Amino acid sequence: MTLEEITNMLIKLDVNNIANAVQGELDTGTNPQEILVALTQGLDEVGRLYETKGMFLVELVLAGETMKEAVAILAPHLKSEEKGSKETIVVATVKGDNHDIGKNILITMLMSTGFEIIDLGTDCPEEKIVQAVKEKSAKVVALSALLTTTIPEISKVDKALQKAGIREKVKIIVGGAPLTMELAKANGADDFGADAVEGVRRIRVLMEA
Ligand code: B12
Repeated sequence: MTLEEITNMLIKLDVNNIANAVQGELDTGTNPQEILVALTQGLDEVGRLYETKGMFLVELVLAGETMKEAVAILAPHLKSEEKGSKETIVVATVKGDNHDIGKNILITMLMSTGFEIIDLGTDCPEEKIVQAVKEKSAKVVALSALLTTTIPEISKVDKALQKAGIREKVKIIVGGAPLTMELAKANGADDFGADAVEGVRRIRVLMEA
């Protein structure tokens, strides 16, 4: 089994065999981050096929299920080398967006560094985020946004935190395939992470700021 074959299993939506394949790859000593990259490349291709009508929604759903099977095996091995503190981070996927695979990978890695995580799930309204930040005195809000249409939800969170008078007490970091540092800043976020590894690194820096 090669990493290329893992990528292809995702594109072929091989939901029944992907877990075994990932376990086999781990057993041969492959770096878990490299396996994650191979899986993500498969999902990227599925996304492209969906966009160009080479795949339909039912296949997109199955691709998500296949990725979840793989991540269930991979997650315990995705340890971050960074050392965190016991500080609290509120994590959510923005309102109107139900994608949670990337968010959950970020959470796994943040937990492995020792951060306390409040996971507000997907389709999360800004009020819930403000409430959690207040209750838990969170230092960082980490938002995932995968849909172009829901990117403006980031600025709603920024404004809601301002309105509650706690914006200066908390940093906002965002991530997700359609985002860039420019888009993040334009929507009121303080920072952006292109992947979970970079996310953990930048969150540590934000904590120290
Ligand atoms: C799987 C998938 C689904 C699954 C989601 C399953 C689930 N439980 O998450 C299902 C089938 C449900 C789905 C639904 C839809 N989807 Co979809 N989906 C995808 C797909 C193929 C992969 C997403 C994924 O999980 N990637 C793997 C993870 C690991 O990557 P990631 O999420 O980007 O996360 C990494 C980084 O971005 C980063 N990260 C993520 N979040 C954060 C947060 C922070 C703070 C930080 C620092 C980092 C970080 O770290 C992660 C790990 O490294 C993408 C295509 C793509 N290439 O992204 C389309 C895609 C995102 N979907 C798309 C669309 C259109 C839809 C639907 C609207 C389809 C429909 N007609 O119903 C619905 C929307 C439903 C909704 N309201 O949310 C489009 C969005 C287009 C756009 N630009 O707006 C995409 C891009 C496909 C495409 N090319 O057309 N989808």
